[in-house]
Amino acid sequence: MINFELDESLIEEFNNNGFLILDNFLDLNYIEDLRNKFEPLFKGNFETGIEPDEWNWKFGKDPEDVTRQICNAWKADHLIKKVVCHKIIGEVCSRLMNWQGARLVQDNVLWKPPGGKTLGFHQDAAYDDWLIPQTMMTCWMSLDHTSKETGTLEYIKGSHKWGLQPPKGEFHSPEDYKKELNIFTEKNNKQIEVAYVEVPAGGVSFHHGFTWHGSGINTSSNNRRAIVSHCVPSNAKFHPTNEGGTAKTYKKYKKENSDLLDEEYFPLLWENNSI
Ligand SMILES: O=C(O)CCC(=O)C(=O)O
Repeated sequence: MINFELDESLIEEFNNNGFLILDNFLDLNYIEDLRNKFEPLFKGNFETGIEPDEWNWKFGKDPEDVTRQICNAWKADHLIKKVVCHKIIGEVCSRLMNWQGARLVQDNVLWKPPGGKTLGFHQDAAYDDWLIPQTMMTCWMSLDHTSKETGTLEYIKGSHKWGLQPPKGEFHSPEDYKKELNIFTEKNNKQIEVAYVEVPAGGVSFHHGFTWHGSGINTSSNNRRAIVSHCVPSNAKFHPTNEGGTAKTYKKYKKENSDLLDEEYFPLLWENNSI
């Protein structure tokens, strides 16, 4: 399903830029089946009978021109789970971040249709202050050919070295999707160098939880669909008091008298058993 080998030069590239962009990752035999999951999911047809945790767009009810997002579709669909929980994703995230292992903290199913609006620039780890350590690593898998015109994902080179800011501004459909990025870079005298994730279907990008990223309007006549695994270290724990970012949705999975992330809700993808 996934074929990929990390090597030293890719690790160095990741450490320099805060992301990796690669053309070949997902086996092309799965692409059409994965694309075919999007309509039923956004219509609320869930194979397992379990609802995803977040769902910002419903077929026939919401405006056509927004970027549609489901969080934790893995709970609703077996094939999505097979992809987003793949052990290679866990291994690559762990090796890039020097973690002992990786858990899925959240997945995303993202559908930016023709005309689909922006997603504001942000840092993923800003949303998980309810975890210790506050970090994240993301694997973004494309089901379509992406280009600047399709409103593909954009990264700011080296921005993972700029520290972490609290989440600010709108995430879905802001008028100016670079507003928060521009405010931060002007205030802190940082240079912006954009890298566009331009890959064929089956391509991938990995990014550090501190890397600034966002995406523009899809001005093409093609869909831009992606599925995403957001990972955290296998030994991450619930923060005793912090309640920011996505805590409202995910802290409800904390068990009494334990600060551990429960396997049932935050599945382990990979762990280095040799240490
Ligand atoms: O696909 C996009 O435009 C944004 C995705 C994103 O923010 C992420 O995967 O962390």
